[in-house]
Amino acid sequence: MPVELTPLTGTIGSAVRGVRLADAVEGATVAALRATLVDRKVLVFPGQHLDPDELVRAGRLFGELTPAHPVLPPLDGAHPEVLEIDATRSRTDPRYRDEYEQDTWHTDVSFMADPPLGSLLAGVVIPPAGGDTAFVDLQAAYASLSAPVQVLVDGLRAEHDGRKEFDGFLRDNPEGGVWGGRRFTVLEPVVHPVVRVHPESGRRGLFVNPTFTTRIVGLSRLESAGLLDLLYRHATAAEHTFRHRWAEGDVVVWDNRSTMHLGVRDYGDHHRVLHRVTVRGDVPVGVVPAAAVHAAGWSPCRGPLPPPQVVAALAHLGGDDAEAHQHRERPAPEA
Ligand SMILES: O=C(O)CCC(=O)C(=O)O
Repeated sequence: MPVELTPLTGTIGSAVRGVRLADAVEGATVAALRATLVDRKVLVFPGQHLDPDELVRAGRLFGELTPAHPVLPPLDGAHPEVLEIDATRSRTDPRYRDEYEQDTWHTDVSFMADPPLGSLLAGVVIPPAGGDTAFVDLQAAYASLSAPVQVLVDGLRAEHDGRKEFDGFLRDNPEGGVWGGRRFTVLEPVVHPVVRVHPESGRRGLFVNPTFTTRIVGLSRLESAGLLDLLYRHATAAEHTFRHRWAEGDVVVWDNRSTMHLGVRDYGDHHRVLHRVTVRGDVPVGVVPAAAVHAAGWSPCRGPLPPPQVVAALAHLGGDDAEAHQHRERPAPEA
């Protein structure tokens, strides 16, 4: 049966039919799925019904898997890569509400230096109504910012900090968890570019999220909070979003480098369980290399235009991006 792709919105989300992930093997179809993931950012595979072993196999089609989470425990000892998401657990164990509920906008594990490339989520117990997963297309959100705001955010970096979500859990579970071969018993903030250049497509996207991003580096607290609020309000506008209504057995895969998401907590007392695996990712790269910003001593809040050293660094990046950037930086003609 040929693979059938159906777009679910203009820029984000495609349904994929005609492939059973548990049986797929490396080859042209899988390569095409990976390329489609970069382009469409979210792939929905209805009716897969994957058990945890099959989910792990399916995840490996997209790359090497990470442990389930840097801090939270896996489903069980036989499946160290699988995270069980069961928000209803917080009813019996309210200590860990933030850890169990994934109901605020986030990009998975952005509080680590190398956040996952993507995640696969399998619907195991689905409530009769509600409990959608909602996604934001962070590339579309960047593209629809006005040019002066794009110039501003292109050179900025932001801190991401897992402590506000996971400190309570780590206090009670001091053995911590393993990520990238290292044991983490405490989490330290990391710094990522505010605008991420996608390592495969070269497209730019916002890379901040309200769950883990704590501040924009180099800005006052007021400036940072105000700018992040503007970016979140802009990014979560309906035209940048896609919502998946679950049926049991669905698998949803997302590109974590160009999206953020949440589980909509609107299913009352019903039970809802999902299983997730995450694919190892790389260190996010920005538009202006961090070293160039640092060396030039440039801060966008000191002036509207970056100095020649930064423009030169952008030109080194080559391609349409650098040209587009330089074009935007040309002062408007006098009226
Ligand atoms: O519960 C959901 O729908 C989303 C799960 C989630 O946020 C995650 O896996 O990171």
